[in-house]
Amino acid sequence: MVIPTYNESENLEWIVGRLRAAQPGVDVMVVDDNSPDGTGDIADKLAAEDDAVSVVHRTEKAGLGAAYLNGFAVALAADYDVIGEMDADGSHQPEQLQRLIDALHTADLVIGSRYVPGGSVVNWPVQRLLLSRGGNLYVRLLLGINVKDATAGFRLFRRTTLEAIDLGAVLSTGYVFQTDLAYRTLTRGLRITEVPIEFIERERGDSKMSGQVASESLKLITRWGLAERRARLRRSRSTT
Ligand SMILES: Nc1nc2c(ncn2[C@@H]2O[C@H](COP(=O)(O)OP(=O)(O)OP(=O)(O)O)[C@@H](O)[C@H]2O)c(=O)[nH]1
Ligand SMILES: [Mg+2]
Repeated sequence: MVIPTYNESENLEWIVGRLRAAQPGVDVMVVDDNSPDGTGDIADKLAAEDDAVSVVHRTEKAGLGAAYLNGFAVALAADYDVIGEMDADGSHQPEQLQRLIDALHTADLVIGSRYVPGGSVVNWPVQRLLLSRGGNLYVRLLLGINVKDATAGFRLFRRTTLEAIDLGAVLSTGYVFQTDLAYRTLTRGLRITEVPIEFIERERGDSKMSGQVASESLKLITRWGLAERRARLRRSRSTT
């Protein structure tokens, strides 16, 4: 499991401990963007105490997507067959990871989903829920994909999926990275399964979600959606 961190000193030890307890067979890789609050030192301490924990230190805050691409590259080089994502802030519960593992037998990407039956969000103000649901609706309409929670960040990829989706061509560095990878997975003809999870709003530390993150998402989803429409139009013209 790759866990990106930026200023998660109040959460990291807690979440890694829970993950190691819930899934002793799963290795953990923290990807820290040189957090000023000392998260990187905490990660080093955890790695020194436990062989199943490793750390990738990056030089500066460069976005969630960039951190994941770095972590995936390291995990692929280390020959892992399954590579996952989860947040450090407790929103994704390690105790629910087994649901994702079970579903990967018949999928190429499993998404822990808030918006399929049985999924839920705990402690979000209504504006945040509307932003997330509205964003997902926009993604479904514009990209024409049938994923209820395409922006979610609790995931398992088969190695073969990451190899198929051309990570070198992924340009999104912010949170839209999640939607980008789901879209790429589907356009390669691979299978996505969503399993219900309970998503709990962080209790400690600050959110890195910002207006800039939201506007990058809106801009890129619109661009991809329009490109897809133009391509469809060209295909239908060339067959008539
Ligand atoms: N390495 C790295 N990690 C990041 C960056 N931005 C966010 N993260 C991490 O990505 C995960 C998700 O970020 P959050 O700030 O929790 O974003 P969010 O879950 O959308 O927002 P909240 O619901 O308000 O917590 C957390 O583990 C963050 O520490 C970044 O630029 N670099
Ligand atoms: Mg969060």
